[in-house]
Amino acid sequence: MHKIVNHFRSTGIVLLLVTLITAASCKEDPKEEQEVKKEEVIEVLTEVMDFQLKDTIRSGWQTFRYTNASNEPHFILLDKYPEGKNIKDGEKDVMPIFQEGMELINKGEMDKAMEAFGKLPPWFSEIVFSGGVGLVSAGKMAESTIYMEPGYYVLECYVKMPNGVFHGVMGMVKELVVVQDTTTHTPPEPTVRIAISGAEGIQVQDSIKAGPQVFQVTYKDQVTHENFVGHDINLVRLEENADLDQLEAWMNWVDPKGLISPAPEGVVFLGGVNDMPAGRTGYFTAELEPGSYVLISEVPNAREKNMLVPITIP
Ligand SMILES: [Cu+2]
Repeated sequence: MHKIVNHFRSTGIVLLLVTLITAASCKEDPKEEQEVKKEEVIEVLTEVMDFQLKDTIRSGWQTFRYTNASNEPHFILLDKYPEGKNIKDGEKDVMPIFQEGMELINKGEMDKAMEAFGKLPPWFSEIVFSGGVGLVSAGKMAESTIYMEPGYYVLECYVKMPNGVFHGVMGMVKELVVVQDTTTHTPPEPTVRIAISGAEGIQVQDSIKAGPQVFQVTYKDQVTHENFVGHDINLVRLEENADLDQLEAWMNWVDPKGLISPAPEGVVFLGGVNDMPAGRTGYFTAELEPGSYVLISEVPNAREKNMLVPITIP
């Protein structure tokens, strides 16, 4: 009897050793490493008016890889909610008010619209807009790296459908819990540094060349613009038929023709860093080909604020 037990014991130990050795050798397997790397990126997918991603992530630097597999342009804005509020409160107390206000604006009833926005709950002003991925055209992918403070977030997109309904109302809102446990990720090494502020607009601090680029976006300040949102950075490729006046006007959601599908012709949105508080820095990547581009904020009168900056890649 003892012998059998001992046999099982030694077999058990051997099995344990084999498992440990296999586990150790797996760690050196490049495939395994790739798997780990893949896990370190937060994949976000839109198919039809949705955000598909995991519910919980770690705090610290996180890279969001956003695949827009739909037929509309979208962005990801990360709204950090105040303590005790969640997505249900947003759906009940915030989104209907924006939709009501928008419908009044569309009818030309600006005063009534302002009255409607006045019904926003006090906690709305406590939401911290914490970055995210800038506008991404249909069929494109974009990556942004953001420092995530622990807390409760709602991802949202407020581009409008052709009938004026916000994507958020159609389902483009998703809760995301960021836990205390933090990543060990470090921010990427930038190739192009950009500063943005209400006072000076967009300042590109390095020359931009063709090829893969890592943009670093530093928010020197943050202000609320005429359309009630802060400034952000979006990278846009211009085709020959692109009209900059049209693009500038389109980047204002308060305009009945702004931030609505279809996007202006000849512009391809390649991501960016959504608005975040003063002092913060975010990153985004893009593969640049020779041609014309602009960096633009999603605010009214971007040009006169120096928030529409043309870039030519030789
Ligand atoms: Cu959208």
